[in-house]
Amino acid sequence: MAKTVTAKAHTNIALVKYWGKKDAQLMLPQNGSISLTLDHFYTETSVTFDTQLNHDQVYFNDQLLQPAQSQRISRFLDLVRQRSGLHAPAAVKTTNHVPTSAGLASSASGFAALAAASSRAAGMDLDATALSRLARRGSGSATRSIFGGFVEWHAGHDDQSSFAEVIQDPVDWDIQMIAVVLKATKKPISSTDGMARVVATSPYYPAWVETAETDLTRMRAAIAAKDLAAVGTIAETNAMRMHALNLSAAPAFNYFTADTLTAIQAVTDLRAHGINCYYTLDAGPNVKIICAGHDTTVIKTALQQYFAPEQLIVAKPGPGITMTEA
Ligand code: 2P0
Repeated sequence: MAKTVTAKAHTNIALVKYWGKKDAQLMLPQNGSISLTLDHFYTETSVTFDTQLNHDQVYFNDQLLQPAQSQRISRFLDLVRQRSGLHAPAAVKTTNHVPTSAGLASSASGFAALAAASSRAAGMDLDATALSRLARRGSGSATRSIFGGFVEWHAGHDDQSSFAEVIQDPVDWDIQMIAVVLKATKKPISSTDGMARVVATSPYYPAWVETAETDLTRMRAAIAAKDLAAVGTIAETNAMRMHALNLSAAPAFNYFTADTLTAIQAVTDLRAHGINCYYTLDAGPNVKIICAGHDTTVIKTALQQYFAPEQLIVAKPGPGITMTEA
């Protein structure tokens, strides 16, 4: 009987963002990125290669996906089959422990967990660096979700040189995030297509790549110094520049809703009142607030003027990937 491997990977939020590929096939990014892995949001995925199956069978939160819906997963499994020499279809069961449709980077934890579970189930014994490279082929942000704490993904120039590694784990100082989970509207454009449009059409793209280098250097120093204000300030500026790229694409797009702007303003106001808090935003409407644990209560109370308590989820730095075999 073929073995079943289950992997658990946590999501990560980029503080210096990945936004654009220089090689879409190898998934090589235009610039490096730095993230914080979170404890609260994770994906658990089990994989069994089974010769009895006719094709890959993928269950997502207990729902069997149609082949068209699981195409990206099957393409990723083809890569694992090709590298391991296996030919059998796979049974994949994946559960997302992320609030429903919160849009909190589920492809990051999803492809990290799939890379770990499928490669081990196929008999490959990859170290964390090799797993990071493999996860990258599924989704860029998954490269970083192999690791816990603060993580840097080195852009690299080929398959071998593009991988993530830990900058700091465990995180032994007080930094947390509050995810402001906003009502999801239909995503205007996927991350993959959005970043491709930006690279192709934004006249500001070269400036983004250039300033990303400076942001990476400054962010590494801020993390080493355990300096919340510096981490938050660099992250906030970097996030807004990423969203400015989207506004400068042709045709322009953005991921903001009216609630997004309300949350941004609330964070800015709290800061003006002396609370050390900052925001970052990804390819969706949600706002993530970067703050110290001892300020989460006051921030949540202030935000409850606009949002329900269940829309405000506090997360701490989280761990790297874990695997079990049965
Ligand atoms: C990041 N994001 O660094 C950036 C910031 C969203 C905004 O990586 O095409 O799902 O699969 O590599 O990783 C989201 O894009 O895109 C993302 P693909 P991915 O976290």
